[in-house]
Amino acid sequence: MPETPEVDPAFRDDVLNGLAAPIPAVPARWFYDRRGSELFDDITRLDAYYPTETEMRIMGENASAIAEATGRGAALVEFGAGSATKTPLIIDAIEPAHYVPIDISGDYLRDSADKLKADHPGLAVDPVEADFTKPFDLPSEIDGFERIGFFPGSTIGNFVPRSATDMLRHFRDILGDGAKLLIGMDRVKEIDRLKRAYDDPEGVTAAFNKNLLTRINRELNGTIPEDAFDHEARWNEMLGRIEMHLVANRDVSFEIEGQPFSFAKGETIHTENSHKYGKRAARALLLAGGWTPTHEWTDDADDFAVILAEA
Ligand code: AVI
Repeated sequence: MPETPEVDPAFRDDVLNGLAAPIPAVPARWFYDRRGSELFDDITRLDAYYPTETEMRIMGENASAIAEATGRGAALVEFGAGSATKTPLIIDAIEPAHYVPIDISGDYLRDSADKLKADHPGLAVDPVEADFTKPFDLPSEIDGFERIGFFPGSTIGNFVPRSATDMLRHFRDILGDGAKLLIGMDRVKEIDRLKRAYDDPEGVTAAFNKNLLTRINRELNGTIPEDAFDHEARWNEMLGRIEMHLVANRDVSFEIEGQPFSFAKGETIHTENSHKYGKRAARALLLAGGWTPTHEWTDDADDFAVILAEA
């Protein structure tokens, strides 16, 4: 008998409830199965997807100013285990005594922790396997050390402002009074550039978006004809965000876990929001989340900002 993959009940609920909602939507966190994570890595290397390269350039060019502002020898707490490229860059710059990566995936966490330890022999690495959006305890090893939260990549943009504010407050609660937060935020810019970053000519972002359908079919016994949906990136001017959708290119019916669904041609599944923040809006968001911005570094074109804030 073929093995049936284990169903994640949270995935099942989010998909069944999300697709039955008046505006069908599935939370973006479900993009990241193994294939989705590989495709996201590919996205970060695309010419059209400027945020990763720009953020790294900002951090590289301003390494000593950042270290001066954060101080050295602190405990660096990264929300979401770091990418192979960004974390060493910031560790080399601010020379923390401890690095605390927090991630829901224990395997990923252990791999990246081992690699970092090998490359930085003097650094204490204390990984925490947890969902960083929920309450968790920091390791006692960092008691007495200054704390610097690190939340790069403009991941804050994937949360609607109300949730983003709640999350910033949660970071503040976890890190405590006197902590600092170094955060990457993508700026509002020309719509054509934004749309190209989320609908690249190579079709990698389209594959990333459509992989969600593959995952639903595989893990939730879905019968979605994947060719019935097209990737679309839209700019929502009122809400200041890029939205990713899967648009039905014909009338289509299918089942998921035995539950029937129908989409008329043109109807969409909303799969992601990526909010962009102007200078003032970025600072206002931080303030609403309980953080006072103290320093800001950007690139010449002001495409992206790395902001330091204090609790
Ligand atoms: C992870 N996050 C910050 C990315 C973004 O830009 O919103 C996810 C992404 N979606 C499509 N391309 C990249």
